Formats: sequence, structure tokens, C-alpha cells
Amino acid sequence: MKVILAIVQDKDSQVLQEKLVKGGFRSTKLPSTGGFLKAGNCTFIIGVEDEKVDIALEVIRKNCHTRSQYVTPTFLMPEAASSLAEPIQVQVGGATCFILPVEKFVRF
Ligand code: 2BA
Repeated sequence: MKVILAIVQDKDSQVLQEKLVKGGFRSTKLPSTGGFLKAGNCTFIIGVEDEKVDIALEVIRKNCHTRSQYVTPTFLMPEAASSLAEPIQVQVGGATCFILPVEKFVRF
């Protein structure tokens, strides 16, 4: 068994949750915050049998979309006044996924 930790954008999280259920996957959705943008995102914990990992990743890939966002990087240039700092564009990924081995899984 594996656990997939998938960090996705808030905008995609509801559809992803529904598609995971439809696909027969159990998941837990946690509110999270990206370290760089300091904006809300969602982290899914998905426990999956080894042979279904690729299917779960495909569900995530299909339903999570890359988007551009602008951020004013005052924290990268603390000497610049916020009014002087030019916003920069960043591509926020569809999903950032970590696939971890599960030593033991029990449900009571
Ligand atoms: P954030 O940390 O808010 O990052 C949002 C986007 O900002 C990133 O998109 C990336 O395009 C850009 N970015 C992040 N750190 C940067 C930096 N030091 N310099 C320049 N640009 C930077 P993604 O890479 O798609 O990441 C989306 C979200 O996934 C992240 O939100 C974070 O919550 C999570 N994430 C990404 N990589 C991670 C990692 N190695 N470990 C833990 N969480 C990660």
C-alpha cells in the first residue's frame, strides 16, 4: 500500500474530491497553505493499493490544472518598498504529489 499526499489548488479540490469518490478512492482533505504564495491550498491524503497508484495519479492529473498567479515579491527584496516591487508571475502546479510507502494500515 502507498499513501499519496497531493497538494492541489483550492479551486480544483471539490471536483477532485468527487472524482476520487467516483473512482473508488478514499481520501482525506486537509486545508493547507503554500510556503511561497502564503495562499490557501488543499492537501489530500489518499491511501491506495500499490496497483492502483497510477490510476489515482491519473485522476489527480486530469482534474487539477496549472494556473498563473502574480505575486509581489517584497519578501525577496525587503529593501524595496511594496509600491516599487514589480509583481512576478508564477505557475502554480496542477498538483504536487508525494507517494510514500505505508508500513501498516488498520481501520477500526
Ligand atoms: P507555494 O509554496 O505557495 O508555491 C506556489 C508556486 O510558487 C509554486 O508552484 C512555484 O511555481 C512557485 N514557487 C514556490 N517556491 C518558489 C521559490 N522559492 N522561488 C520561486 N518560485 C517559487 P508549485 O511548485 O506548483 O507548488 C504549489 C504548491 O505545492 C506550493 O505552494 C506548496 O504548497 C506545495 N509544494 C510544492 N513543492 C513542494 C515541496 N517540495 N514540498 C512541500 N510542498 C510543496
